[in-house]
Amino acid sequence: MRTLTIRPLAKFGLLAGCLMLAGVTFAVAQENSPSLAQVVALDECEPSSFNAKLGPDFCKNVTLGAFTTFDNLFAEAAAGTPDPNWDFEPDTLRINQGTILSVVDQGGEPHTFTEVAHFGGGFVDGLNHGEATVPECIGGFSNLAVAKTRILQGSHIEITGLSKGEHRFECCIHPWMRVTVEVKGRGEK
Ligand SMILES: [Cu+2]
Repeated sequence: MRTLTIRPLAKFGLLAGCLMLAGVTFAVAQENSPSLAQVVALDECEPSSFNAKLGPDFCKNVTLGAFTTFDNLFAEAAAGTPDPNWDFEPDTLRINQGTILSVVDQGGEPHTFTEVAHFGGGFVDGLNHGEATVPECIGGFSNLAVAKTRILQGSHIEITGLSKGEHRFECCIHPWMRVTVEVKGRGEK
C-alpha cells in the first residue's frame, strides 16, 4: 500500500521538475532570441526600357509611374549624380550582436547586398562613374559568391552572425546603394 501512494507522488514531483526546467529554458531562449533589423532596397526601373535591354521580367512594374528609364539611369550615373531613388534604406544601422539583418527588395529589379571591405564600383562599368570594381563584386553573377548575395524583386535575404564592429554592404549592380552596419558587442551601449 505504501509504495503505491509514494510512486504517483514521486512521478508528479519529477514531472513538475521537468516542467519547471522547461519553463526556465524557454525564458532564457526568449531573452536571447535575436531581434530583427530591416533594410529595404528600392528602385524605380521603367519596365519597357529595362526589359528591352535585359530581357522580359527583369524589371517588374511596381513603382506606379515613378519611373527612370534604362538610358537615364546610365546617364545619371555617368554624370556623377546617380539616381537617389535606387537606394537602401536606412543608410546606416546600429544593431546588437546577434540581431538578424533582413534585407527586402521592394523595387522592380534585382539587387545585391554584398559585404565589401571598402566601398567602390560594382560589376557594371557604365554605372561605376570611373570607380574600379571592388574585389567582392568581380565577375558579377557568374561569380557564385556574388550571386549568393542577390535579392530578387519581392524577396528578402537574411544576414546573420555579423561580428562586432563595422560592416559595409553595397549593391554590386548599383554601387551607390550602400549601407554601413555597426554591430555592438553584447552589453555594449
Ligand atoms: Cu542595386
